[in-house]
Amino acid sequence: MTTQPAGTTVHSSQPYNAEPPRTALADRDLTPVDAFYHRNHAAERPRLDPATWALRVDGMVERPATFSLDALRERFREHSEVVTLQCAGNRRAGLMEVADPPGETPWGPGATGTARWAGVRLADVLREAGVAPGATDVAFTGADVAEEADEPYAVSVPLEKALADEVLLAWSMNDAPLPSAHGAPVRVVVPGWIGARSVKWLERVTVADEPSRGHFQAVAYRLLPADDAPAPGRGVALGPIAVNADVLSPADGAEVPAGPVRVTGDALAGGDRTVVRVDVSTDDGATWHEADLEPQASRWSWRHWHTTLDLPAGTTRVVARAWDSAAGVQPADPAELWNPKGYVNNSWARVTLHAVASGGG
Ligand SMILES: Nc1nc2c(c(=O)[nH]1)N[C@H]1C(S)=C(S)[C@@H](COP(=O)(O)O)O[C@H]1N2
Ligand SMILES: [Mo]
Repeated sequence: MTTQPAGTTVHSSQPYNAEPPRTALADRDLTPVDAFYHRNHAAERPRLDPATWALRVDGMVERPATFSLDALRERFREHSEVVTLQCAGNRRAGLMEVADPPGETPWGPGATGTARWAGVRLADVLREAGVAPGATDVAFTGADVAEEADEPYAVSVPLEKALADEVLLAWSMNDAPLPSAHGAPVRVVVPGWIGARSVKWLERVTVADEPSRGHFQAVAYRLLPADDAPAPGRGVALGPIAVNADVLSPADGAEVPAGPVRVTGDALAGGDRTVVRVDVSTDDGATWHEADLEPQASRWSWRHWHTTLDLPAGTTRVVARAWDSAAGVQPADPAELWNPKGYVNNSWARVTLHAVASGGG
């Protein structure tokens, strides 16, 4: 298949779900395609022929239309954006330490990655079709059928987001043709929103006056109170990502020389917010010091940060938390975030480093 980095975790092979180790994400604006996480719901990956593929635009539009790949390329201008995708289940493993949400993938912190995506603006395609009055939502349907849903993967976003400049129908990832595993020939990219809305193997865009009734909109990817259970329409549909961060280097559990150690990580604000501050603590949050933020590759991408910690010999737990431009800050404790489907673990990032005194033995 691909040459994934050493330390990649394959959670399941059918459906294929895999995440890279933290170090593969560290200190790079763009995640190499081979290190990009895979999140699938269907056992079989659709293999669509770009020569015969067509996108249907229907529902509440004045001019329902079908576009071949060539027609999309010819009719609309190409745009690109650097965008971080992040699964709502990213860091679920931390919630599973509290209690097990049964049947869910135990994602570590690697269900996120950043790529340069290029394609056409969804807004341009919708304007060509003419959105009818009264429309409120835009649904995306993929070609894959998951066992748990018994229907093609389908979710929606509010019309307002669908019409935003940053939402793309992408055919390219990191300046190469979009790989089949990531949704070729065309996938949706919804910057700032949970990865689940960025539908792969896109076949249909449907304008409607209600959110999608698809399983992955109506039942899954919803936040439920701890004492509730998933059912159609229960809980709150997840949309914009909540502020989150991780320590990416040195690796969790690494041995490092005692003394000054450069520690780096990523942070993502979500929605149209930005990361404005990251704090690091070596005493479990009793005291914090502010890390330095790297420039952001785009307003839709994560923000890397770095700091230097003076580590005494022995074991230190390094804790990090990010703040966003709406003054949102990550909460300390995964226990208060626990929810039946195991989404949105944005509790403080924690890694353990073992510092070894050098010289003199
Ligand atoms: N058609 C389709 N689109 C999909 C999915 C899927 O299973 N089928 N998974 C979604 C989820 S939950 C995430 S997090 C992202 C993952 O994208 P990637 O596999 O390219 O990283 O795709 C989204 N789009
Ligand atoms: Mo996801």
